[in-house]
Amino acid sequence: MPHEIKNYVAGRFVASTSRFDDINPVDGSLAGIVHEADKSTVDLAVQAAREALRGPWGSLSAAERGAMLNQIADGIEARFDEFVAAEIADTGKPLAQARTLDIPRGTANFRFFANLVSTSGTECFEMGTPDGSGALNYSVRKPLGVVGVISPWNLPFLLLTWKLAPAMAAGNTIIAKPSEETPATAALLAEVMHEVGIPPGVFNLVNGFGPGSAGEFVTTHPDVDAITFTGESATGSAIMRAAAGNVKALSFELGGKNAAIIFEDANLDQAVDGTVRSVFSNCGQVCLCSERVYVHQRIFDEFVARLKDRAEALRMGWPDDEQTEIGPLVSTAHRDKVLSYYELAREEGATVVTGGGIPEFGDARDQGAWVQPTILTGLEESARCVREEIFGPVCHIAPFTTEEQAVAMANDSAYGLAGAVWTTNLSRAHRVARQIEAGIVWVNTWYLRDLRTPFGGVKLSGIGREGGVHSLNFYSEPTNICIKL
Ligand code: NAD
Ligand code: 6OD
Repeated sequence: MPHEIKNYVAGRFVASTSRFDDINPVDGSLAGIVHEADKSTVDLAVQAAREALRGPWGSLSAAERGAMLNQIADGIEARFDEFVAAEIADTGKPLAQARTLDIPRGTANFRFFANLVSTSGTECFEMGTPDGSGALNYSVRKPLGVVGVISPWNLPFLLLTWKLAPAMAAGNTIIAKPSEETPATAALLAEVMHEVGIPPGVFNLVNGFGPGSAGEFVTTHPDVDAITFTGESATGSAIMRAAAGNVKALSFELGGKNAAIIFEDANLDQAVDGTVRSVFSNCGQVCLCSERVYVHQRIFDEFVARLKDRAEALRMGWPDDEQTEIGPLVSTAHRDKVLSYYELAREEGATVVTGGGIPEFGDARDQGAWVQPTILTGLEESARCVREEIFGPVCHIAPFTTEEQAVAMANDSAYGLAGAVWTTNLSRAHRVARQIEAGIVWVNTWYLRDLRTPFGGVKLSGIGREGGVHSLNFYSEPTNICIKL
């Protein structure tokens, strides 16, 4: 019997008549059966979340909520191997990644925000008054209310908890809608919430799709006060329209078409290592991945040759093989999208330096969602493959001659999420980094995360910042209290 994934509403696991398959992209096998939440299930979840705001959750202090978040982290760690296995079954990602990044970082999100909310203060300003007695202003943080958390499939647990943990820490109650492709770790998390005694209604989980399904029911619900969303820019814009009716607060982490710039003075070993990571990690399915690589003309040929060798050496394999470095894409639908870009690149005149197709295994993996790591060169900057987000293990490499040209090429994009700059010239590092039109710029590294820092994008890549106090600021609202002394 396949594993059944139910909704979690008002502290109970709820079945439904409409169900859909959860497919393992490694070999197309059935990973689970998911119960799709209908409109009335979402209504019940919102009602429960609203009641929980007025109930015990609303009366806990920040430190008490923080303590509960730490208990959730303990509960995840106690079932660590189950979370790792569930994430792998949904995504096909390598064991080595799931147990060092996805699940530990997802757990760390709870601990980090537990600590932050227990230790952070609010503003206080003393002011003079004409009568000389003065006044004192101080602010108190209040939760936004019921928060809808809509999350994607690429780092399912990490990205769900990245929003959930600060939202709960700030005292909100939650309706979470994970991606239909990757519902398993969210369902395990509901079990942990239940086991550690999170009050009913504080965390509700509804499964389903976007339009005409749970995603739409949550984002259009008049009693949901805020939506925090990670996913495609086009979905963000649909959600924005849906949420406009009752002016919900919005936090959006959206797509990217990120640039990496490799200057002629870069440490080439480090730049190649870093670019292998920034292009191919998670099979290119990280919003921060570099899909556009700009390399100084003097080192262009050497860089392309070295990246090609490294791409061809990446070990594609079964997720539980410790040697595996790269898994499949999340689904055959997504594989078809990525393959259509490989085809488009040829039509647009690209040189396919390596890859460009589907690997053959001669076993069950041939029914999976695999594509080859791919490097392209020779495209115009106006080519669709250089402008549109592909979200696969692929980059286009183009040469530049001057620093100004490199910055202009990097910034010539509708997106602005992340950039990577590789140089040993300290002045250039500072000068270039601040000119990149993106929310996050890494110099001589990639995806090095300090959870206190602002995270988010400009242009089509998002609205607002999360991370550290930026998250608390989004998930709460200050009321200023002015006391005349
Ligand atoms: P997606 O936009 O297709 O789906 C994300 C979530 O939105 C899913 O849960 C989906 O069911 C839901 N959804 C879809 N349509 C909806 C609608 N009309 N109303 C309400 N909900 C709806 O994104 P995806 O394919 O799951 O994820 C990949 C995308 O996410 C890429 O574009 C990637 O760059 C982006 N992403 C961005 C970040 C970031 O931090 N900026 C992080 C991860 C992924
Ligand atoms: O590391 C994080 O906190 C984060 N939000 C990563 C986003 C990755 C996008 O795919």
